[in-house]
Amino acid sequence: SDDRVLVENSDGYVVITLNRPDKLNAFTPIQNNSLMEALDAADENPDCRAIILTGAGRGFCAGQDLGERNPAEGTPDLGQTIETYFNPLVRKLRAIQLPIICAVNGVAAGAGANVALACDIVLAAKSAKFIQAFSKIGLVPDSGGTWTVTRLIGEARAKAIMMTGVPVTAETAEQWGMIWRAVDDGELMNEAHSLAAGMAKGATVGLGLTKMLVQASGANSFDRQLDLERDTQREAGRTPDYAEGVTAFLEKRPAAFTGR
Ligand code: T3D
Repeated sequence: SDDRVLVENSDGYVVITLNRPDKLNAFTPIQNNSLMEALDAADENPDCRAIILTGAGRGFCAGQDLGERNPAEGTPDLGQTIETYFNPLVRKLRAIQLPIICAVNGVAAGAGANVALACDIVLAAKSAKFIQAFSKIGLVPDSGGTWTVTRLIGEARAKAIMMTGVPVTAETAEQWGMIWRAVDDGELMNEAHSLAAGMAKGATVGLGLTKMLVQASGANSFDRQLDLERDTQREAGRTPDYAEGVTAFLEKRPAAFTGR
């Protein structure tokens, strides 16, 4: 990784910070690759049991860096840039079997909004806004937004925010169920750390499997999902953390999960 994306190891979890604050952390290919490398490293680190994603400065991420898109110099094939940079990133966020907490510290626009909303638990500072900015420049929402956001808030609200580009405040996002919680600006990182620390002491295999089950539900019938829960519960029931969880309950003490 490099200084465009900062990585800090905490106790059992990793904090990944987008770090081009003067450009509101807008995505360049290098920053996107650095973020993907940081996510892979966290995923492969056996001591990492949760991830926080946040941004440096007053913004979370303003989406694609438009400074790199000068129509006068010719437009690249945007399908290709989506396939190379944005689709792999949001696929990775969903594929990693660890809780990914997004701490949206400020404005999240375009792909920046949809990358945030692709994370598992989204906290946002009350001053933060989510902007489906694409319509303002003649594009369509990407980074999974038409799928993720539609499922989170329904077609009526999804179409309206995507077609108008109106900023959605953190508190409205919470009311709509688009994010988990809007928190006071000064509390955002404390809240994110306390969530991540809790996750990092949790039954990591079970949490990862829970993420996969919820994500699979969109494509499954109810019956198929019940079968999947059965098979997944069989797997969870074989983990040392399940044995520890039940033993601790019966012994009336807190569980000491190892993440296995
Ligand atoms: O191209 C492809 O590969 C296709 C994929 C597309 C994915 C996408 O994400 S498309 C959507 C791209 N993003 C946008 O359209 C959002 C553009 N930004 C804004 O609308 C505003 O900046 C915000 C609403 C996000 C924030 O407004 P405000 O007033 O708080 O800040 P600002 O003054 O506009 O921005 C501060 C600086 O960041 C400024 O730089 P300067 O003038 O001080 O040197 C601004 O130009 C820069 N900045 C903000 N967003 C971007 C950006 N620079 C490059 N790209 C950006 N996206």
